[in-house]
Amino acid sequence: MSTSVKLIPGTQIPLVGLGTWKSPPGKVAEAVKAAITAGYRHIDGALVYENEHEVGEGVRVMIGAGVVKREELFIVSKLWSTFHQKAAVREACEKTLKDLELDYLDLYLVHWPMGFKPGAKLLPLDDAGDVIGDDTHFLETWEGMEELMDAGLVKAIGVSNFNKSQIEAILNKPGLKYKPANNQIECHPYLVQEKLINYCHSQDIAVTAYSPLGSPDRPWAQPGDPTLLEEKTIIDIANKHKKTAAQVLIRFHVQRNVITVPKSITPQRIQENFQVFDFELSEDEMSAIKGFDRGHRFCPLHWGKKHKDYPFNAEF
Ligand code: NAP
Ligand code: SBI
Repeated sequence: MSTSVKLIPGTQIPLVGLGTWKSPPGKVAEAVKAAITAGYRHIDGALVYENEHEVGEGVRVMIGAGVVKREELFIVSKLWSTFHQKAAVREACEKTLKDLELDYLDLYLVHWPMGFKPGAKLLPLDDAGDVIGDDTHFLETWEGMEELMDAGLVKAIGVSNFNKSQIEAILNKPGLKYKPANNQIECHPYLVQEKLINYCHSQDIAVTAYSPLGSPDRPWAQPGDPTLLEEKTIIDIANKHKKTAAQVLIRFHVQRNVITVPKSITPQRIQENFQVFDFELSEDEMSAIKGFDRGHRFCPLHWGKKHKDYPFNAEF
């Protein structure tokens, strides 16, 4: 089976990439090197992860050693919400490119539909603990993204955490120059996202699943929260295929033509998470995995709930 899917005409995106949120600066360069050695060609990053310089270091070392060429890699980053004003979009993208020491990104995403108050604080909160929003609408932000395409800084642009009506707003924007190529959304067996995936695919928008393993290292994890990697049904399916629960959770997306970006800083897990192209889940197994769907989000962004563009109040 193919290990990549179409993004925009003439461009493929690898189905499995390396996630880098929470990967400490002191570890992430080694993780990137381990990933490239294991066969990954897609790295998922963002300005807000505050580790892009070290992600870039890992990439640079592997290119310098002749293991890969830049054009064989697919490097993704995301525009943080404090940079939603049209004039700030280029500044944010240039910071990411400078940190990565690259001259273009393969894909740049609007990280959230919500704009935040611009400034040094990446997460400006009020006294009640709610995020301080910005009046900028994401349609203005999108025009800034389109300018990056025209300037040659990015090869493709897309969105993340956008619901159906927010995507429609972009698709229906008067004068739209480039459609979003990708929507990166939370997706796993507790949040199967059938309707949003079908909608995106119907519009030729590729979908990337984040937190595919249930984000066990998310900073707000609480004892008693559901744990995907410990679900007996997932482990039973894994044992049947002589695979691990993580490999089943990743393969689940691959078989839906959904890209996914499991994060790890552990070399053995990085290798394991890429070994998902040599087995196939049956239709019954795919249905059993979909049976876990319960609308559960590991990244609900409680502090964003009052924002005018909070995406998770809609059905999908
Ligand atoms: P995740 O990939 O679901 O889970 C990462 C956790 O799983 C880490 O604790 C990792 O540990 C552990 N792990 C990795 N492989 C494993 C394996 N084979 N067996 C057991 N445990 C394993 O979580 P995530 O970081 O939330 O999501 C993945 C990526 O999606 C992020 O890193 C980021 O790039 C992206 N993301 C994007 C958004 C967005 O808003 N667009 C939001 C969330 C995430 P070790 O690292 O210690 O090995
Ligand atoms: C951060 F760097 C800080 C908070 C935070 O919360 C939501 C999830 C998220 C995000 O927006 N993108 C991620 O990969 N994780 C995040 C990142």
